[in-house]
Amino acid sequence: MGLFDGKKGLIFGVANKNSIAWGIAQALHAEGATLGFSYAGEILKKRVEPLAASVGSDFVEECDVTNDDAIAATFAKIADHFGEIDFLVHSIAFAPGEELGGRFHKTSRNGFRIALDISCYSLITLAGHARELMPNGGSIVTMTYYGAEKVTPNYNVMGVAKAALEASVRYLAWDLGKDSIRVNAISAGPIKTLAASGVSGFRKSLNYVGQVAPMGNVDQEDVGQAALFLLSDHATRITGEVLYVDGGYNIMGAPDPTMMDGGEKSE
Ligand code: NAD
Ligand code: 0WE
Repeated sequence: MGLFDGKKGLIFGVANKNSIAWGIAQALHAEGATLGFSYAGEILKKRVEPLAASVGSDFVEECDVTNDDAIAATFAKIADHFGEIDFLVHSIAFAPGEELGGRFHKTSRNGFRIALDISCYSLITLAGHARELMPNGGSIVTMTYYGAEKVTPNYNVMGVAKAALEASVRYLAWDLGKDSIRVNAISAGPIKTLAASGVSGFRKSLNYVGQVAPMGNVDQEDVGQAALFLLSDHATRITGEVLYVDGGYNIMGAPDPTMMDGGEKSE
């Protein structure tokens, strides 16, 4: 008996076995969910297909979320294959590499456009398509980061995109509430994934958070467990929220003095 027996849903954003989306997929599979996957770009096909097969999924479709026609075509296939769905996971973000560092005022118009398009607008349009396959309601979860709220040096335009994403979660929750569809975000602490590996200084900030957060660093499994809750009927009428899965990092106002150097000598 699983929490998701008889439930079907889509996962957007698996790139490889380290993806947060894959942590969520494994948690859902363990609870009996039927899953479909969508990935970006032909090069990821050989990574995602075997992963999907390992959780018994026979629906794996390429879909670049910057392309409206590709999204429409993917949802037509989803409708054919699944009929109705119960949930959707959006775990997609991108900004051009040169935007993730350096002076924020140098953010380019095109970098801003790309970051907001892929990391924020995609949720709005995927939610609209998912709605048509959720006549009896459903649940949508997206992934965000603390850099939406407080400055995280070098996160730069991605912080702006995540702020827009979190606002979009609230507007979608309002709009889709009429359709009994819940929309929430998980704000995860830093995790070593493909998207994190291209980031200079990531290892240092992962280390820092691991030291400061009351419960240290989080992993894909922690996020998977939180996603299970938000996607399940245990989260009835919870909508428009940002749920922190960050080891408690966001509650801290200052690091524990025992880990600080400089200043007075500690005895
Ligand atoms: P990841 O690289 O495994 O996942 C990012 C996904 O975005 C990839 O699957 C990639 O193919 C997809 N993507 C990028 N451009 C796309 C496009 N045009 N069309 C379709 N898909 C596209 O890395 P991840 O860390 O698992 O990231 C997943 C989500 O989690 C992102 O929203 C990220 O911002 C968020 N997040 C990550 C961390 C972290 O530290 N890793 C922390 C908090 C939130
Ligand atoms: O959301 C993210 C990363 C998203 C991301 C990563 C990349 C790297 C490769 C978006 N676009 C790109 N573009 C690329 O070319 N995180 C929460 C992880 C992350 O990224 C940071 C962080 C953390 C944490 C960037 C700077 C500082 C901290």
